[in-house]
Amino acid sequence: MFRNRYAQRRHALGLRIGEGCIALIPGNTTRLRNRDVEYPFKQDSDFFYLTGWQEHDALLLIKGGEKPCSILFYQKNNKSTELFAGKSIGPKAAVRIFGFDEAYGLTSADLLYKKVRSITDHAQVVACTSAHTGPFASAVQGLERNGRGHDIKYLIGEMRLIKDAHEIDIMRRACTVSGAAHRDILFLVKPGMYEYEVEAELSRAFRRAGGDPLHAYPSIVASGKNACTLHYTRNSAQLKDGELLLIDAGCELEGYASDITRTFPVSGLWNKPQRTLYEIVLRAQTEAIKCAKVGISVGYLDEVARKFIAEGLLRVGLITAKDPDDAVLRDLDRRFFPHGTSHWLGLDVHDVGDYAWNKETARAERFLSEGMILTVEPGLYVREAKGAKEYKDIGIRIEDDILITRSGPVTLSHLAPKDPDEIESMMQCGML
Ligand SMILES: [Mn+2]
Repeated sequence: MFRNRYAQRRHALGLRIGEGCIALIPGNTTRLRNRDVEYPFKQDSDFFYLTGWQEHDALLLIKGGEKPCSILFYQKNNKSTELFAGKSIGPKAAVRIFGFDEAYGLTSADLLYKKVRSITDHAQVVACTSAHTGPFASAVQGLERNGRGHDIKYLIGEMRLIKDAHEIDIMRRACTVSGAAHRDILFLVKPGMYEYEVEAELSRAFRRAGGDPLHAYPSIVASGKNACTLHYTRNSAQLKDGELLLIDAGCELEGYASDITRTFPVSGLWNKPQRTLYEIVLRAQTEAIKCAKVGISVGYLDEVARKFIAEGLLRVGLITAKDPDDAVLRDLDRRFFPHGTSHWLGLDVHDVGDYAWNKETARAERFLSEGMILTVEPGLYVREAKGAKEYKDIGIRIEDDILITRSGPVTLSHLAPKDPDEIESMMQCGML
């Protein structure tokens, strides 16, 4: 019935927004880096999800109702821009390949405004999803009526939260590429290398496997106490014997993100305090993953991880409390584990979709269901260690990407080793 998955998604959204409503979903525009050099172009995720269209400055219009209708407007190259950017796809091909009901290649924002205006004039509600600033997006901002943009954004977020078989297949492959890259790094890391050399190896692995030019996010390659800076991306330090190396990196494949973190010793051998803290984080992570089942709330995974982290912190003397529950209640673990345990993963690395955040209980109450993909990533970052100095400056995070299925959690990123003994033996092979 549908020409492709994008047409099917547009149809579903059109049914949801209903008769009398028109949704305007602009794609992304380009941005100058300097003079005539542009930043790498990245399509808007909502727009891409509904169109598959990869060119800049386009607009999707969906007329809601029993028989939804979708129209694409895009910027057509003229003779002089063609020389640099190549020929634009024709409207007939856009309809045939992408399954739009109509498509118009336009050369100016004025023409677009007139055309869209003639369609939206009789609609009760006109909703626009985002505030991109390209000429096409700006032309339609003023056409919004009844302020339903937020609803449309929410609806698309809910659709994107549940991945279909095609998306799961891509994300499984993205995690395979990233997981293998993390694994292969273990064979080549040695004291004396620089963080950026490790970053280069990851980029090479991602691109060689067909990953998108921009990775899912800037790679974090943080040795020693750099790991205690959560978003350290300078990646300029030299790896020293006796330190840990934290790598948080994931490729983007066909538009979809992977997000994996591993931590291991630069020398290939754990010292005692490193191993002790690592095992605390690993236990917290594996216990939280075990709970990632249909019907469990996403906030519960965080509770489980925090409890095991708190239990470990108490045991090694980094905090003092009656018991782990008491420590969590008083947020004592937060000093060492200051971020959430999970986020949705999809086209965006921190993907859209409602967490059902409850302000009163300070808990994400969204129940997990089949087809959701989320990360589980507890960590420990010891910036100060009063009374337990041997742990100072250690930063550890372990992060996997988990698919929720009816038969339980599936770790898509399983190729990246995380067992401390396995890491040691693999690294010893690399050092030979
Ligand atoms: Mn993450």
